[in-house]
Amino acid sequence: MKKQHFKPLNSSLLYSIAVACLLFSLHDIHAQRTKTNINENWSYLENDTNKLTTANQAKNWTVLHLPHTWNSEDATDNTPGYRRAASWYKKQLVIPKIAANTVYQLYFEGSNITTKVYVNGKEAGDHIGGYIGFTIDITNLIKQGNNEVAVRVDNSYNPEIIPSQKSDFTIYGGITRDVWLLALPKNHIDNLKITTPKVSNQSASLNVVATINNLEANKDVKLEVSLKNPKGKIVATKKVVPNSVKTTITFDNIKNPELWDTQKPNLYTVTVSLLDKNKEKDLLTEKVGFRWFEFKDHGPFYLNGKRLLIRGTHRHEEHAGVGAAMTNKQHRADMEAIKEMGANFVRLAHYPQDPEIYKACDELGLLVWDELPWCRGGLGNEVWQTNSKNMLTEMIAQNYNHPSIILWSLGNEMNWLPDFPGGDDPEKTTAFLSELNDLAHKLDPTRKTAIRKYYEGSHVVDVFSPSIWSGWYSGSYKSYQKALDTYKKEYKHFIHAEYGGDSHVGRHTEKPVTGEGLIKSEGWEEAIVQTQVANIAQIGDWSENYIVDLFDWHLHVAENDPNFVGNIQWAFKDFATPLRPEDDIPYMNQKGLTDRNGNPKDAYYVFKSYWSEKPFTYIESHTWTERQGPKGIARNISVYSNCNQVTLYHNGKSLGKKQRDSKAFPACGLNWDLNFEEGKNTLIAVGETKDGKTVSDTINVNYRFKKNDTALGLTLSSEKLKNGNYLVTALAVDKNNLRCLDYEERVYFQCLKGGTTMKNQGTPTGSESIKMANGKASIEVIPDADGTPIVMTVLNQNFKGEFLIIKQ
Ligand code: GCB
Repeated sequence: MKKQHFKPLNSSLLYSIAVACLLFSLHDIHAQRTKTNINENWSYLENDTNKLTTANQAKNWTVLHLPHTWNSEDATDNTPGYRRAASWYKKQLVIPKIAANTVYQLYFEGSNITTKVYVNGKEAGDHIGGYIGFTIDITNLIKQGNNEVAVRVDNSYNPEIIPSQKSDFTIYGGITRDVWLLALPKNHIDNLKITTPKVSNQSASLNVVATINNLEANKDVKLEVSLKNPKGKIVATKKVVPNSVKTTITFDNIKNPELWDTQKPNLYTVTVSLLDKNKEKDLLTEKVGFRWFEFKDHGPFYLNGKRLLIRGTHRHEEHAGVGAAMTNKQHRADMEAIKEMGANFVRLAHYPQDPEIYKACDELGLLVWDELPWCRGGLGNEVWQTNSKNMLTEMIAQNYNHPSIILWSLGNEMNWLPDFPGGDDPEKTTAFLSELNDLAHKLDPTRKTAIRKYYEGSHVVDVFSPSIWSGWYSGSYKSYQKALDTYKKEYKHFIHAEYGGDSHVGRHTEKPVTGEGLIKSEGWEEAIVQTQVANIAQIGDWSENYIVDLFDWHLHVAENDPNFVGNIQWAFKDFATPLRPEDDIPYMNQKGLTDRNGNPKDAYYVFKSYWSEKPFTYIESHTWTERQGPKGIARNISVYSNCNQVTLYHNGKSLGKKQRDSKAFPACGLNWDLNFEEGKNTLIAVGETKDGKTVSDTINVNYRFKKNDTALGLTLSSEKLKNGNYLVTALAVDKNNLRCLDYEERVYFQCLKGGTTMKNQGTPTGSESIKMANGKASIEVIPDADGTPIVMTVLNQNFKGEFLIIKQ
């Protein structure tokens, strides 16, 4: 929420920091609105003080560019916790001339978690809540020439602001998204709210509500609205006299609209101009998509009158090395990778995300579940309630026009682990949820509301996801169909959000632990106290093979169920969390289909094989190239592919052509038994495409008949990478120097001299502390520029240290 207040600070501002100038001319401002990115060259001070004067006196300001978080590394280093405090940012704005009749604003796309903005030493406004954009009016505080913007951002522990600290993700602090300077004509279009009340294949209607600031209504002032089709041709225009702050313009009969859907995300453009005596005073454009959707009672989901199986995944906003402070290019890359896998839906977990994400979803054709960050923590006090309602209002207001959004989620696991005494009282929680639900419907009657896992609230919202973690937090994945059948009956509008499990890149096993005989196979609800039940999360091997099977099973069930709305896999990319210090990569939730750098794990290809159209074959697995087993024992090899027919070759010999059948498990029947030869084995999978072409995948597997003994030590080796860094690899070996494929203990890397490890990345080659995968672990090392030999070591509790000198 935004508060404007102007309290003078009786201090003089002295800065001796490097600053950049932002220049824009009077002419530009006067003619039209301008929106200037001001990400570059901010000064930064890591100091908790709440006094600008104290901050100004500090000597240790540094220079950086936004977006920025101070938790980019400490969220994933090996020490508990991450910095939860305040920091200061400062920026010099040079405004050569203040234009008359112009409103100046700063627009923050998101700053976590509370923000206070000062301009020229005076408070300009503040904002409570991260993940949501806000503007601060600075018109009355700026002067011609040099201006200074100072921003205090705080991610301290604060139970009065959602999300709860008990959420399974890092609450990154900082100005994590872009910042802009807006110069608007005093009389300007503040925003456009666009709805499409009626849409069919034959015709559509369009409603544009324009809010105008400082409107001086008279007959010379007009609003002109035009609609362009996806090819850029104007298909409708209207000119009206605005007679109040909000003016509604309606187009009733747009013939044969080119619909927005997940295959062809057609976007129209709405342009609204504010004219005074036919002179353009302001102009705003928005994209619009014509589409309609329906969740049938107990039945599937329909988009534009056709059944669409929801094929979804989850996105957390973060990436290796930068945390939440991702560039737009990185944001876009995430969404493109999700689309390329064949998904048609994304749940933005567990908070609203960067504007670039919604833009990408509109353009790429990804349906969106947008979520208020009410994640865990129960019901809070009055301040908490006001904050949460404001955040919902802001989220809906700013994302309203995106055709990709179909669901406003009001929260996730809300009454679990309350932050306030009695905060898990179901009656009170449900009453508050109902308030939020009414508010969401009032603000946006065109979309549906949703929540996940808070069962008492299942009847409040339009669409509900219970918790089904078959094969991970509870039961066997083989009970998935039963879970679906139960909930399809029980909930009128049932969708399944969150399924999956952790997997450690490169960990493979001939017989994944499925828990058969050990766990209660029929359960599927995530147990509240996870330590009291035997589940795969606890007893499993966290291998890639197990997760491949789990997803393969879920998908072959989902794809063959004609009444199922669809499911949303958890989660697309590994992400940081303070709650998992002991994971194979510390502080990482490793349920991603890719690692934290976006490199696909095997499971990614399982999804691709069910969902994507561009032909491919993938042999399981490219990270399983050292294997062992007794002579004469056949191994089953799966090929994940979307081709109808695939042939597998072993050392040049065909093992036969197989037909893909989505009802068959595993790999839709594309699996072959083969007897590995000792030593090198070349496997080639050739898939036939619909147009008679072929696609193929090749791996080389080194197979041995001899089983390794127990590990007796570690070895170290290195290889130079294309980027000039070194990949240093540790192997656990037995007395015969055989790699111990069953060794899974943690090892610790250190670079003693000559370089720096790529640590704190939360990736398989970017953590100094990491568990071995089949007796192997690696870390990337950046060599010092002066060419000093690199000295590396690896050790753990049992092995006292192995050293390696890399001469550059
Ligand atoms: C859940 C939560 C999500 C967690 C996930 C997990 O049910 O909604 O925030 O990260 O499980 O990985 O355990």
